[in-house]
Amino acid sequence: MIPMDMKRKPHDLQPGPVIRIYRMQQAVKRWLSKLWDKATVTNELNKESMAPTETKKSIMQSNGFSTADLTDAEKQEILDDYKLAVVSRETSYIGRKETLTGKAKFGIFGDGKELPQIAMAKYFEEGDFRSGYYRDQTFMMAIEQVTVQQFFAQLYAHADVEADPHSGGRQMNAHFSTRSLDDKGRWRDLTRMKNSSPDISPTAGQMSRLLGLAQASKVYRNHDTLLDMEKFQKFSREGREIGWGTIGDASTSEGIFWETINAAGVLQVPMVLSVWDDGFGISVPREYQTTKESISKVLAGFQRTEEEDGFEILKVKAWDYRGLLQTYKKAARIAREEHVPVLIHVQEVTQPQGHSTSGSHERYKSDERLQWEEEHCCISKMRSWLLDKGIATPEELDQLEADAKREAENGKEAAWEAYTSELKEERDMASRLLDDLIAESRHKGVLRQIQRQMKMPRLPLRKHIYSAVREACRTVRDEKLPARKKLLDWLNEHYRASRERYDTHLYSEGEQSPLHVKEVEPKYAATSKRVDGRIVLRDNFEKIFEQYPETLVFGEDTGKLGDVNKGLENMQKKFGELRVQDTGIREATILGQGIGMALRGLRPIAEVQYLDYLLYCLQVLSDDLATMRYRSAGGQKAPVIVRTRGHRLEGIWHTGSPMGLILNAIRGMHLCVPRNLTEAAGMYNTLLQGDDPALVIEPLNGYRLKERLPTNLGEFSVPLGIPEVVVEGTDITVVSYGSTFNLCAAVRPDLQEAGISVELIDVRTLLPFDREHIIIESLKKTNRILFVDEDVPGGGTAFMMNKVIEEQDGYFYLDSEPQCLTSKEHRGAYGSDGDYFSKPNRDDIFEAVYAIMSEANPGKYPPIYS
Ligand SMILES: Cc1ncc(C[n+]2csc(CCOP(=O)(O)OP(=O)(O)O)c2C)c(N)n1
Ligand SMILES: [Mg+2]
Repeated sequence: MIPMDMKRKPHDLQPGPVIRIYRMQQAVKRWLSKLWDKATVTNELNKESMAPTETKKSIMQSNGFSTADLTDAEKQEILDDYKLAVVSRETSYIGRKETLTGKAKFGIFGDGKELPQIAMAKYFEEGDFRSGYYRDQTFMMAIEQVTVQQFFAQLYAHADVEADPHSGGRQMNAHFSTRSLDDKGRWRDLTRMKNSSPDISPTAGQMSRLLGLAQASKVYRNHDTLLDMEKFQKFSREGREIGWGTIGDASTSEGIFWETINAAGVLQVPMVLSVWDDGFGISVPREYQTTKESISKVLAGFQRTEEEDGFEILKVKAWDYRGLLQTYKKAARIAREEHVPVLIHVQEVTQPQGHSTSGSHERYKSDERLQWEEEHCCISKMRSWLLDKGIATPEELDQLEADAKREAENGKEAAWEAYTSELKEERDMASRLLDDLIAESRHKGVLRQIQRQMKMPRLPLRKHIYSAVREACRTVRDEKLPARKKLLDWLNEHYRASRERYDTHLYSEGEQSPLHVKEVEPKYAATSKRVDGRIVLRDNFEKIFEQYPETLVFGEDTGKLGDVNKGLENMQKKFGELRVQDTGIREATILGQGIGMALRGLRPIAEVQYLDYLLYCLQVLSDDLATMRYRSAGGQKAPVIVRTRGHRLEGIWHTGSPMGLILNAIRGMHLCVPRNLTEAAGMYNTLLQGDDPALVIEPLNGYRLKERLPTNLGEFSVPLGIPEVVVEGTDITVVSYGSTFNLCAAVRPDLQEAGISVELIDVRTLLPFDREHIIIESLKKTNRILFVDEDVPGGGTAFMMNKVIEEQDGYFYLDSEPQCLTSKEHRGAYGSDGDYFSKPNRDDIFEAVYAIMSEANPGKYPPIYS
């Protein structure tokens, strides 16, 4: 390994002796003033001239951009921009101090990125959506979606959506989100808001959702039915909205970045993606991140030409106020009007305070780089420029900076006051209750000590308050005192309030929750035909698509072929390519398309061809989709339906049934595991009536099995979290789902013949699981239970066992040890024999049930193998 300092190459401008830097500065200055008179965008890849764009802001209307042409209002706007940059910078400085002095746990800031974000904000219109990352505070301030006070409220983790509307104190600072939903979980008019989807911390995690946010505009522009429907006017104005992305230079190394870029180029969606290139990903410089050390260079092949679609790729320097405005103006026009994706490589970005409060950048940046950063600070460059051009005097700028500092300081003070006063009040209440308790209790010494400790921290946290109160309760547990009762009541009430702060909005809580959808059974006529299961599904999808014009389905082989199992056969012919679409092989962005479009009022069904490939989008499912509602504290929802098929096919990568993995990764989504395609269809019908995201795993071996075709297609529904007792029995309860349920059902007659009456339960959905505790009622009757699936040992069956035995108190009703029957630990081997020896088969199921009965009554059920 080459020592980093030895290998490190010069960054944007050659670091070197002071004199060279000075000369360069002079050159830059000369270049800047040249630019003042002759507008050029630093787009070396495309020399297209700037086309005029209608904008609301006065400054963009100044054609020549010469100081002589500037009106007073335009000058004022420039000065306002400068002031906002300084407010934001001060916020960063103060934020770091607040964190390092212990008032916040962690801080990450947008210093160095102020000017590009101000430029981006100018062209960001109502209805547009941002999908960005933690550096975007200036942008959020510029679109007036975060105030300094709110920024600090999030830094302090103020758990209140009034104080921190972005996450209600649930997310680290600088994780932004606007609130698309009202307090009942219903959509607001997003075309009258400047929108941001909720940020996540994994680098590049914002990318796949960005694709869908942009694609939604394309759908709205081209979907005649939606264009005319009142209900959809709140999501789009004829598809004019842009999906604006931001990403750090180092994060472009992530696979999902490349997948998104390629997909956006293919789909030609209105996306403007800015790369803030500050040369580092924490301590790792660009040379370790990007081929040729330039993202725009390596992406050059994506540049559109006269003949071929692609991206528009622009480059601009982060300190070039004027160049930035022109670049963003151009980008917005191209994306908004032409629906062409644009990538803006924002170069020469600095990071004055280093990556975050976790460390200092002096540890990894050379002196030359640090000096270069100082000289290229976008704010000081803008200051020089303002002076050079005579837009303001030094005194005016001093005054403006002083005002900006005060503004930032005041915002911080107000946030701290609001945050701490609430806590102090709560601590004072607890303390008074402890006073009363001390007066009555014989454990005065201990209680006084508890009270003293509670009051000790300068910053009262709820954990100190509740920990003290709970310790006091433990201390006086043997005393029957009025003050103890008062304390317990207070604890109950206030602890509940804190649960509401942290434990809400994992799923939809409003009237639109799919949990309110009641069961509607499929109806059959005497003439109802028995058809392949896939026909039930297909005909039901047709009904869905007729009923809900906002539904779309897309994935690999989804369009022309109608999915690999023909569950969507001819749907593309009937509903068009816009709604039934083939995609590239790119599961993570297929899901991202779904998330982004669902955030904008559409109802996407994202297809993952086989369950085994869900892992390619598991990060997006888990980090983004499943946490969407929770992390925005009920501010946003993305009711995507992810459709896949799994279990029981042969071979290591087609037998998959990794339920344990999925269950643990996607809390916040519903997990439907139908045993046949009629059930699956009913689940889709249910989910479309609700507003939660869900994963539906269709049983792969069911498409060609015969099922009766219901007459009420599109109407029947399967309730979520309500198992079905498919066959009643008295000796033992067998709980399963999906394909193994069908195996259990097939074995049941043999068991009956052996004198064992099995009660057979299909759980239907693993999330939610048996909301009405139907399984425990069965266990009360049979007192014996076997859980069967084809996940690994300790996976889905362990989950079900935990639910029934622990949560439903099944322990009290057992006469035999509860058991699980699963696949082997390895994945399913290929071929029928591989399957037989890898997964539970009919013999295994028979013998597992029989063994439980035999152990209980060997006389009646003599052991088979001894
Ligand atoms: C998937 C993932 N890997 C690693 C990290 C830790 N991490 C947080 S920020 C960061 C550097 C990102 O650098 P860059 O994209 O250039 O953005 P910058 O912070 O420089 O603006 C890393 C490695 C993470 N958050 N997510
Ligand atoms: Mg970086």
